[in-house]
Amino acid sequence: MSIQNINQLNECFSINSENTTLLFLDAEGDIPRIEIQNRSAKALISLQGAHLLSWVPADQSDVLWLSEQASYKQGKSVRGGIPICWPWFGAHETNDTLPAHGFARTVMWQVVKTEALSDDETMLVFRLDCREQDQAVSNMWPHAVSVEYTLIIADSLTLALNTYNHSDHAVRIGQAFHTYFNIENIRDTQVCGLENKVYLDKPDNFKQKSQSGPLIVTNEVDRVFINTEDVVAIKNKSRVMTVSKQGSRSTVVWNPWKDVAKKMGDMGEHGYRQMLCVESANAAEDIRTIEAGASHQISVNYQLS
Ligand code: TA6
Repeated sequence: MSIQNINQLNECFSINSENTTLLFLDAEGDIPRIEIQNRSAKALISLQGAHLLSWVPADQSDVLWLSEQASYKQGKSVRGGIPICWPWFGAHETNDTLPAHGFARTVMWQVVKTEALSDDETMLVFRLDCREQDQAVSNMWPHAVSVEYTLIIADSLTLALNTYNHSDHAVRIGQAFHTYFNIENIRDTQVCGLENKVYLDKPDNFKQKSQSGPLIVTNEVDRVFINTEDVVAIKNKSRVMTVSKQGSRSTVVWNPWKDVAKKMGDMGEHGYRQMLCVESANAAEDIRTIEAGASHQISVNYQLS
């Protein structure tokens, strides 16, 4: 049963203990939000897309960038935070009339569980079951598949997406944590850990190229790095954000830069200077086949230093 009413959600899932609060709130566009605060961090999640909008470890500024121009409408993805791209990443493999990055980011997810694991760690579990979606979604993707999203909000952030194939046939899954990092100033930022890795360069017709040295953004960057399982570090003047992942062999780095950002309409005038997407993915040749009855997990941990 899907509960989307604020009172019921609070009755079933809110937490109010000495060091943890977790509360469901009405928000813009009638899309409920969850506010979480524990001893080591606070966070904000929208039920549409199970979209993490903000994660602020104690004594830090937000690790996630959220556009001032973001719109909070039903069926539209929020620009910033962590959109979940699922069950495909970017354009659909065979049908380019389908929406980019799948539908998980624009539909409501169900809350399955909330728990204060300790005074410093709060867990939330969401589910999206394709068998319970409306006709529009079933027409796009008629597969008996569900996905469970677990978040652990702490001084580091741990995210895991588990896809279960309940059907009698194999399905192909592309996905990503499309994370918008708040990097303060793109000019002082570099991404380390992708040196010498091969990438597909989207603005140059997906030509295969090799990354030389740390990645420094000075114009539009939209790259799908392949064979990347190692830790990636996003460094700026004030901090280092470390990305560790499992179940993913592709990493996407994206910044639209000025001209593309202007055309997008929801990036804000200087947004491109303050954000950088570093996305742990199953994309390009890392799209996974999940056999009937099988499952696949992609997970990531973000740590500040
Ligand atoms: O992950 C990079 C990317 O696929 C880019 O090509 C860019 O278009 C971006 O995602 C944003 O996509 P969206 O559909 O959210 O506008």
